[in-house]
Amino acid sequence: MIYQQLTDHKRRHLALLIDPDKHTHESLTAIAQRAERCAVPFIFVGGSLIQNDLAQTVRTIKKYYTRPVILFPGCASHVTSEVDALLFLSLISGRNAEFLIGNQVIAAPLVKQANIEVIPTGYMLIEGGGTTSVEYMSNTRPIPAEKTDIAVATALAGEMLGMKLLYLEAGSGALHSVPSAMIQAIKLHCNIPLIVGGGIRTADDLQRVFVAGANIAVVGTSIEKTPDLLDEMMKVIRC
Ligand code: 1GP
Repeated sequence: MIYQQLTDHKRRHLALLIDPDKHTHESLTAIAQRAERCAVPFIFVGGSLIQNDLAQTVRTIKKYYTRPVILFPGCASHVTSEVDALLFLSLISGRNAEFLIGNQVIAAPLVKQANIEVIPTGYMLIEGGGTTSVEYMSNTRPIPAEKTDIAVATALAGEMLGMKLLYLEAGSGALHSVPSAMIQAIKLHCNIPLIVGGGIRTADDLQRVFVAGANIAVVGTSIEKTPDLLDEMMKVIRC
């Protein structure tokens, strides 16, 4: 099961986020080959808005990359049976019913039909400086970066509702990644594994989120801009 691999506590995990709309066939091939060469443990595929062919993107990745490819959907139409598993997200930091349950109701029969592993995930948007795509597209407000108490209460509610993972999201391209104090506090109060992403730009940033308590860190923008950084980041997860 992919969930067991993602949450293996003895390891730090890195997930490379690939947004189908940010790649040509050539750049997608190159990044998938690089991920395979660097032994990146997981690829997440997703974005707030996907206009390219999602299934074709996954097929191309899988031609060159042999580890799990996990869907990180922006809405109900982003479902494909080509992936190995799906983060079934509920945007629990928000108060927009469409992203708490509406999209999930529309997607559920399609997911069932696709016969892929479903991982219930409490998705929490954290203020990362500036307006991110996920904030705009979901029409929700992020939890303020210094409101650790609200983040902990939200995470606890997610855990009590039966979520199997929590995803702390500063938003793709965020100016600031999720604060260490917030990651630490959630780690202290919740028992389910933590994914942290958004605005992780350097190996030092990555190290910081792991030291704070992340089980899985997600990087996208920084690798799109500087693919060589992937080798450096993989050294951090091997420590
Ligand atoms: C988005 O957390 C991811 O969900 C990745 O963010 O593109 O800023 O690395 P970046």
